Amino acid sequence: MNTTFLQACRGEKTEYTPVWMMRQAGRYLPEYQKVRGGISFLDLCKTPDLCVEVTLQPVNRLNMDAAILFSDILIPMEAMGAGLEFNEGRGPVFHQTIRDQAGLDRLIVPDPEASMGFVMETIRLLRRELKVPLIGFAGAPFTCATYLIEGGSSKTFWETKKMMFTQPGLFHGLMEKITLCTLAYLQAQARAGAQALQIFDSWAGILAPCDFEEFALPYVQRIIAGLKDTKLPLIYFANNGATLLDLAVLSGADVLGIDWRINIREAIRRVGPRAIQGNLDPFALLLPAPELRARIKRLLDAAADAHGYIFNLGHGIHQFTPPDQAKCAVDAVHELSGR
Ligand code: 1CP
Repeated sequence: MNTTFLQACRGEKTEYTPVWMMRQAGRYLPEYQKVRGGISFLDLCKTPDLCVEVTLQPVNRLNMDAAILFSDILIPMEAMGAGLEFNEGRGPVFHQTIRDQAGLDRLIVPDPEASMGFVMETIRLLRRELKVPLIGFAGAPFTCATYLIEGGSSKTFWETKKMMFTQPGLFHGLMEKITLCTLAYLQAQARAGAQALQIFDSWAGILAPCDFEEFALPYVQRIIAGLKDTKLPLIYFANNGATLLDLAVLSGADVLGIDWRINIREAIRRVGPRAIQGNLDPFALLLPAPELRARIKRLLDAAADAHGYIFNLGHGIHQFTPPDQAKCAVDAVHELSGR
């Protein structure tokens, strides 16, 4: 087992800088497209053998130092009873949007083994195959709440903010229920064999710091506190979160994910004795190879003082990225950091 990624999460010295990429399994890989050609996205998520296959695809092709479970942050929302569908092109759609107390009351806090056993089965199967650590994950409650309230993706988050500001009790009630579901779900992933856990807060960046502190952060803190006895490295990624980083540090996570909108030297100063993950603009993968390498060199040099650094993108890899460019980046990280 190559444990470089886990060592970096714990702030230990590593032989070289470990690398993985958010959304590393997915549509930019022709071998993923091939699997998806025969099956819907939701059915794929519920078929452990195929989840194992697509989880391994980027690890094998690109030589990643960690694997991330193939699933989606919205799977537990379906298990809560929200009726999920993925439309080609339009993204996720929830049949029952949660906008009143009656809707909230209809949501359940599911038993993760009973309702999402396929995820735990995928983890158990992956652990038999993998020679690098396996990252389990969930969405942060705020990010999950936006999908339930909006009924899918959103640009303005009108309904979410309307509920926060006009029905704060209802909003907190929803966050409470999602938090219970998410904690139990991540604990089940840990029991099944996940070796690190990441919480994705993709939409945290739409919040003012004071609202992040009141409506989002306390729930992340509760989940992380509830996971401490797993002893696994816990990663919190608040996308578009440069202005929230000082608060994100209070989440209790061992590793803070950062996007590309912040200078990594500043991020290192602000996170204290915690590891950092990320920072390369996903679009920088389109740079010609020599410029891509030079940019990665600068990033690695700047990250030299970090208390543990895991190379990653600042958000998910874009679906039209040429896989060879991603490979070029992984190889550059390895070579330039001494592997
Ligand atoms: O058509 C397809 O094949 C589906 C595309 C796809 C894939 C490959 C979706 C739909 N989800 C996933 C997998 C996925 N999603 C993974 C595992 C793969 C990996 O990382 O290697 C993970 C960790 C996620 C997490 C996820 N799903 C997030 C958080 C990370 C982020 O990118 O911000 C979010 C917000 C989602 C929701 C989601 N899933 C899929 C779509 C189209 C969306 C909506 C995105 C939006 O609202 O903009």
